[in-house]
Amino acid sequence: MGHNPDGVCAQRIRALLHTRALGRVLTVLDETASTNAELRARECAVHGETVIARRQTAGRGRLGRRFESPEGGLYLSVMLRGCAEPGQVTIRAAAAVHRAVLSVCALRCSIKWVNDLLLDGRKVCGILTEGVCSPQTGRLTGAVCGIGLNVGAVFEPPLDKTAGSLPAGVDKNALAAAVLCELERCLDEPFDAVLRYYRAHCPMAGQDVTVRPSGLPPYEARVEGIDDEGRLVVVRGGQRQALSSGEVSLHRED
Ligand code: BT5
Repeated sequence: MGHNPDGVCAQRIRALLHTRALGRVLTVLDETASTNAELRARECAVHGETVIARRQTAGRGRLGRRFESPEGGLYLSVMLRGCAEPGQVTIRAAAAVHRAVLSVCALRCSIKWVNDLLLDGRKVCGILTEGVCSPQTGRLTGAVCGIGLNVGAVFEPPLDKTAGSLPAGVDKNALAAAVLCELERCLDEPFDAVLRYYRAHCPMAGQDVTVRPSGLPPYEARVEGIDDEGRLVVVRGGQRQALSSGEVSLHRED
């Protein structure tokens, strides 16, 4: 977008990129339905191939939910082939985006297990990792990690109560390059080192939460912490459970 100095630009990102693989093949689109869908449709996409869109018309969240993706935000998906366990990718990506936002914007988010970054208690980033299977063999051949960051966004009710945004002036090209660099680093690091960082920025231990397991009734529990596999350990009526997926909402004072 040559006419918009604040816009996402492939050339500027490339100039800032210090990765081996991530973002080395990079496409920037004005608009697409979903960068995850776009990348999953590229059967021959190589490890690290990245698609960024300036807006998405059908941005995806987990469980078929929608991720609002207005112009101004950063919507990025990376193809990961044969690297970390797919189940660990979201944790590694959350740590990576946390580091990137801290280094580029000097803003310290908190991580909400498992895939959200919050700023002042509001969600500014969501992450969706989807497995990719070979259409011929049905075997898992990789994972697409999609990261949506709100920048200068104003949301309509009811989303305005929970969604937040990084400030409008953020350098999205520097942010995209930093996300890719940090993601590469977090994929290389031993999982326990990533978890140490993740736990340090995920202040959920001791908090009361509502757990909404898919297809089952919600229940109240207290968070004990995050175990060595990245699962959220909650205690309910004296019983300990490790959650590997599912929705958890924090009980907030407001
Ligand atoms: C997520 O799902 O948060 C994962 C979002 C991943 C988006 C990226 S953008 C690039 C790539 N391409 C895609 O199509 N997706 C990925 P989940 O935890 O299920 O949260 C979805 C919920 O967050 C919604 O039901 C809303 O309540 C809320 N939400 C929707 N849009 C939001 C936004 N822009 N900011 C904050 N919260 C939002």
